[in-house]
Amino acid sequence: MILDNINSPQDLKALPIDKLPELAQEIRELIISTTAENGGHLAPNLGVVELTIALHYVFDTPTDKIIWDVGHQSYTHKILTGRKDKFATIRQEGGISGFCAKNESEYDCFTTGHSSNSISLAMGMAEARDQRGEDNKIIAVIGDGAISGGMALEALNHAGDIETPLLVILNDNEMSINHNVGALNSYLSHIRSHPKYSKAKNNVHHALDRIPWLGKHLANFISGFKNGIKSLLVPGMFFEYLGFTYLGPTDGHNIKELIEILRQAATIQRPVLLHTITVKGKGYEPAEQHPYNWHGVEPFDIATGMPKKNNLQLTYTSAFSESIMGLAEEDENIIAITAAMTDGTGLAGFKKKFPGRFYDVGIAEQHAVTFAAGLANAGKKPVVAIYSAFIQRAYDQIMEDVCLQKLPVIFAIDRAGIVGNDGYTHQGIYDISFLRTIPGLTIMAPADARELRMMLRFAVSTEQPVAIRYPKALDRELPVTISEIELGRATIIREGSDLCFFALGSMVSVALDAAALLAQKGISAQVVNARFAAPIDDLTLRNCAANCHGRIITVEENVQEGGFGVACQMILAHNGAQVVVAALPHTFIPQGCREHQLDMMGLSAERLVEMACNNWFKE
Ligand SMILES: Cc1ncc(C[n+]2csc(CCOP(=O)(O)OP(=O)(O)O)c2C)c(N)n1
Repeated sequence: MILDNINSPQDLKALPIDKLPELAQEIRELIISTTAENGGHLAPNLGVVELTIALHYVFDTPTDKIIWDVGHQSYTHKILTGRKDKFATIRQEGGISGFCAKNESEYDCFTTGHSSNSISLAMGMAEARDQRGEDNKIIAVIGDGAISGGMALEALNHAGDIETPLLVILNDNEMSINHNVGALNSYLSHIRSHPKYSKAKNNVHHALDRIPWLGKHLANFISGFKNGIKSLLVPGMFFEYLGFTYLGPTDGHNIKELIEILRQAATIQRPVLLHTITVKGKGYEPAEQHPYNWHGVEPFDIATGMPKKNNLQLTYTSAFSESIMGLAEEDENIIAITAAMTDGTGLAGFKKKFPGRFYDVGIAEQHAVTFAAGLANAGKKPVVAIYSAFIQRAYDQIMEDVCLQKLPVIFAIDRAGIVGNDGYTHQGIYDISFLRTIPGLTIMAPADARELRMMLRFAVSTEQPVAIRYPKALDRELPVTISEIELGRATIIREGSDLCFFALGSMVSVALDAAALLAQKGISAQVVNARFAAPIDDLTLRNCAANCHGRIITVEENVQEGGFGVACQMILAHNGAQVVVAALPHTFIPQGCREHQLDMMGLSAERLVEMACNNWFKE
């Protein structure tokens, strides 16, 4: 195998170009077999094998910098930059990350995971290089989904102004996670459908440039006319108007052609945009056929393409999915909005059933929230479904455009809590803390699927902004009947008198298990399902403290800093109660197995029992 002898980009550069397609095939096989074991972003990675080989062949990394937007497509880059032997550990606890990670390799020049920031980063790094008087190359690789994100467009707008050498590679596979949306996407498909235009480009430029200049007014007129014709005939004029030299479109699976065009791009002393066309899922038939289903996958059987584990387990996402469709049936003002995550947030059914009331705005969380604000301002009831980690982008819009205006927008915040294999950048563990700072925002967390349904119904009935946060995994149905939701009211689900677990959302069932274990030791623990992280039910909290000798343990799947438990501590500050906060540490948390990580960080029934005993019931 050629790959056996490739442990660094230097080894790669020693190969003749005609050996590179064979190497690409070997890398593809390694990516498929490893992803089949560990899960991961299969289709995006299969699409960039040749592009990655060509980049490391032409450029001199790590002196030259490659910034992979999102970083979910960086598997070949990892394999070529000294991590081949650790590749089997990708996305596992203690293993290498499924995204780029600065702490993992000098070849990962940035820790990535959130989309559309690569051009801004590349520009900053290019300017710093210029100021130091160096001349290394800076390259951003960005997908056609990510380039539609607001930050990427802001950076493109700025790049033309700074004129510094910088290479942006647009990896165009005609797809984000789902279908791409928007006018920029239509523009790119226009270029894609006329690949011959790239050859025509130079001819058109030359022919138009030969038109003579005749006087100022006529010259201006002709110049406008020339540009008008160019924009009709020349691909990539949009990027040229923004100040980039546009190269392409080029076949992103032809290594020889890629190497030639990258060498050409490297000589241009200004911002260049190279447009490559790739096939998402290239080389694995099921992924090529259904790239959406193969964007991010659980472990699967290579021969059949079937998941190794049965994925039929009920999730909060599926409970949300059913529930929002039921509510939309009853109320025609309900509108659903996603930012490029139709399937992930459970809105595929809604899209099918109510196509006129569904919007996928692309990777544009900020726009999604303010778009919802506009709809709500005009009498609609928008539900914005976004993952906890990605709604971080839209903090200002939630504050200014929704809450300050007191608009009835509902935020369905999925993947709130520890996310498992995606690690640092995808943890949904900060939302309670940052959302609690916003005046007038009600924040709820359901303890099971029935409660999520009731919370959604309650949210639709209020005329206020409401956030409902929940993880993907659904533990089990609580063994209690669920009472009606009342604003800011908790509910006691187990009586007890020695201490009280005041628990939120996903942690309610964990607290119930802890209470059962404590009962075996003769300790009587009360369990409260807090339901609201804002406003917190201070009356019930005070009563529980009074009835349980002031012994309260708050439990939440969020960081401690600024979270639910700290707010409870403040409520009881002058009450003489002892409030112990069980929450996640205030840090960035790497990938791992969710159950194991929760246990390590004190959020399992056994650890809660230890906490209670260590504080109050030492034998
Ligand atoms: C801010 C943000 N929103 C959403 C996501 C989830 N996400 C990861 S990859 C991706 C699609 C990217 O599409 P594209 O840029 O075309 O790359 P491809 O996967 O097609 O190679 C999305 C929406 C994210 N990582 N960051």
